[in-house]
Amino acid sequence: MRDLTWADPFDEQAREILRRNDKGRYTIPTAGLYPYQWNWDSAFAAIGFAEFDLDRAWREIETLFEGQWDNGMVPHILFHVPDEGYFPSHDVWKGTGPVASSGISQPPVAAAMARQIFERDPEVGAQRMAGLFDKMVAWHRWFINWRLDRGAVCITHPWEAGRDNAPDWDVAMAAITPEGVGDYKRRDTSHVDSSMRPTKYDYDRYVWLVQRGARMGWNEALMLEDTPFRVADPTMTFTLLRSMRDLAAIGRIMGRDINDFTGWIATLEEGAATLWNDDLGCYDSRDVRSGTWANAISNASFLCWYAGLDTAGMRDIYANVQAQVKYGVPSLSPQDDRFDSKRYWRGPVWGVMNLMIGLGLTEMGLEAEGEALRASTADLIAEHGFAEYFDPMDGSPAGGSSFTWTAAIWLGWASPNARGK
Ligand code: 2M8
Repeated sequence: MRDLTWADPFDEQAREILRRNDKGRYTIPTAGLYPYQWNWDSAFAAIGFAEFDLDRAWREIETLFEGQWDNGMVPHILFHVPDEGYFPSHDVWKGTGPVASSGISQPPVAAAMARQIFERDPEVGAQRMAGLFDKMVAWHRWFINWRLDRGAVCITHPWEAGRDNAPDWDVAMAAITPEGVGDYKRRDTSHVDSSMRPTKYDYDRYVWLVQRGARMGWNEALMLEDTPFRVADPTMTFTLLRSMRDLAAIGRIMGRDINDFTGWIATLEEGAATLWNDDLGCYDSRDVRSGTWANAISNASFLCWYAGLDTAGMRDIYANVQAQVKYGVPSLSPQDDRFDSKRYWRGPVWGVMNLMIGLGLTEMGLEAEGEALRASTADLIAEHGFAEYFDPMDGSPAGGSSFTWTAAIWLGWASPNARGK
């Protein structure tokens, strides 16, 4: 038997959160605020389950891919069971896939998480991936077909990047006049204090973009003809690059055809280079319509290492940002005027981003930095609970509580007992 450590009670709490949010075949992020299956949340949930129930871990990813559309897209929300507590529902989205869904995707981390789980038991992994491999390839191909700008992956809605109200989209959002959006009733602010959530200005534009996509039947070719929102984004570009490498690695082990991957990886590497903002000296988001930089040093900028890119200058920027906060990594540099320590993706710390940044640092040979981030994330969660996100200045918990992805990254990475660390 393993020695008891200080972290054991937290491991138990984390497992309990996953069990509580488990709906059998999929997990909800947290009861009330997010009552459905979210795409990247599920991928992260799987690495938490993998610590104590490998079968359940694979099931989580398999359920996500049951929602895949004919064109390869894997939606950002699957509305398995209708719930009054969330807006916008499927009636607004009108997603056209096999499971009631939204009409956009989310950062493609599923293949990267699948590789972590695969390595736990390659024999079981090969069996489960037999049914998933082609689906993951089709999803990745969908990004290549529909989302590239000069090789960088674009989002067509702020919700697609998962960093909903990041300043990265401010320019693109300002260009939208949400005419005719009509009345709607937000549900998020009945669960969480409105100071921790996006504003009405944001929501009007979120909903307007959803209505537009729904009207067009989510036809990518049609939507691309006159796109009101298209931003080349480091979250998408770096996670897709990472997942491409991981899926190719799995494919190699399984003896699958991975010929397309070489070209895709080269394209994405070129795309990543187009996200380099020379004046900022950092990876940044680029508004495709206006050609304007966001000028935002965000936690997505630091996903470069996870994508296998060790670009000169990034280590210093990281050290500088981390020096300004008690708990890193803030979603926006505190030196930025737009920084807001409590408002969602404009300042707070997010455990899932820390996991990817931390693993990337370690893999890049920056072991001390990777370990420091893991340990500080463990302290943050142990001291402040399994919150959705945290204030980087004092660690205070924000957003929803008993949160699946925070519990999952605790189990799979941050806990001193984690095997994935
Ligand atoms: C948040 O986004 C949803 C919309 O997708 C929302 O605010 O209603 C984001 O933090 C996103 O990254 C996350 O996947 C989702 C569920 O945790 O919540």
